[in-house]
Order: sequence, then structure tokens, then C-alpha cells
Amino acid sequence: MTTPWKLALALGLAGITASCGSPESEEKEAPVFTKVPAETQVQNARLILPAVSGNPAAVYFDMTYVGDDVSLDGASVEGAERTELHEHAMVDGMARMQEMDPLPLTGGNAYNFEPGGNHLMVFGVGDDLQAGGTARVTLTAGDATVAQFDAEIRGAGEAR
Ligand SMILES: [Cu+2]
Repeated sequence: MTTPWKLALALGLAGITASCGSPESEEKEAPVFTKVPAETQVQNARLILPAVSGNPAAVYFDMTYVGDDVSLDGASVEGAERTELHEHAMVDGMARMQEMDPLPLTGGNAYNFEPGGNHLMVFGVGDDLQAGGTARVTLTAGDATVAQFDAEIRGAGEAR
């Protein structure tokens, strides 16, 4: 069993060295709840704008996948140029983020994209995406749409 202080240390270090996202847990606001055609449910979806204009934004959400087994391998955000699926990994003792391999989805399972873990990295964020608004997010597996939902847009200083 992992001793709690070791875990806390690891999380703390990840927070210091992570170039994207902080593991601090914030009070969750009322979830943005969207039911998509495939019965997949996405809650608490939010897009965090970058502190510096021109940098990428991040999208986090909690998803319970319902459907046939697929591999999540794509994502897009309306109003942005390009979206990548990112994960955090420890490389040479440093937490860093990188594109992730396609993520196998099994019906009935929960997949949480959260600060310090998996997330969508959004490049070329357009002027239409402003704090207080929403951004339409689409997750895909090959040509199939896995989920489509609206993420609440938050400024860089707001709760992740
Ligand atoms: Cu990233």
C-alpha cells in the first residue's frame, strides 16, 4: 500500500513541474450536463482559456461512456484550429504532457479528463471563445462521433 505522504509528495511535485494544468481540486460548480445521442453522459465540461493569449486552452470533463467498444482518437472544438488528446506522463522524473495513444472506451465505464491527467489541448483559440460562453466539443473514434457537448468557457484565473 502506498503511504499517503509519498502520494502527496508525488502529487505535489506533479503540480510544480506540470506545464499544463494543476492538480488542485476546486469546488465543483453545478455540472453542465449534456445527454448525447449514444446515451453517453458528459458532466462538468469546461474549457480553460490560456493566461497568455495565443497559448493553447485545455478542456476537462467527466464522461460515462455508453456504446460499443471504440478507441477515442480525435477531438475538435468549434472556433479553434486544432485539438489534441493529451495525457500527463512522468518522463525522467518530470511530469510533462504529450499526445496520448487512442483511448479504448468500454460501455458503462467512466473517463474523467481532469487537471494533471488526460485533457484536450486546444490550439488556435478563436476570438469567439470568451469566458462566460460555451464551446462545442466533439469527441470522435475514427469517423464516428463518441460524444458532443458544450463546455463552459472559463478564464485562466477561474476554477479549473
Ligand atoms: Cu496538454
